[in-house]
Amino acid sequence: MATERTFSIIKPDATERNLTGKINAVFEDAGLRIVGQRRIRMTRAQAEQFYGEHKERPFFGELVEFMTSAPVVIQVLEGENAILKHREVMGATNPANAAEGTIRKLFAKSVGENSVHGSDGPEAAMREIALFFKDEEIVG
Ligand code: FUP
Repeated sequence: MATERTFSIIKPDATERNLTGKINAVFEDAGLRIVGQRRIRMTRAQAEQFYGEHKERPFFGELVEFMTSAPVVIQVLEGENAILKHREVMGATNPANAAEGTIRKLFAKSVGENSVHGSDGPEAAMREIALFFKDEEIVG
């Protein structure tokens, strides 16, 4: 198994409820190291670009509104099999389907306001990290 990096977002519904530390504890307990982290207010242009693959979906407008509604914490997580491990601790997109103990089961409010984002594969991870981080901001 190889050491991987993945891109993570702690979303507005979670930052608003002061859940950043609790969510980071889940990541660290799972063996994911936070090697880059920044709190930002995402711009509309950033959100539209980030979720570009969903632009024809009916929820796209709401998704962009939500992601720009309050600060988010963007992160690079590193570890063995980090992409899959991160997806596992996040849980299913819809909290109603998320397994017990996952972040979305514990904290998500709805399928839209679902507390966290994680890259769904190696290509997405590379693309998403490059959108938000310079190489020198990632210290492994
Ligand atoms: P995930 O990879 O788990 O973040 O899920 P998707 O890429 O399928 O969806 C990205 C985001 O779109 C979700 F986090 C929330 C939003 N979404 C909705 O608002 N409604 C839906 O039915 C599906 C996704």
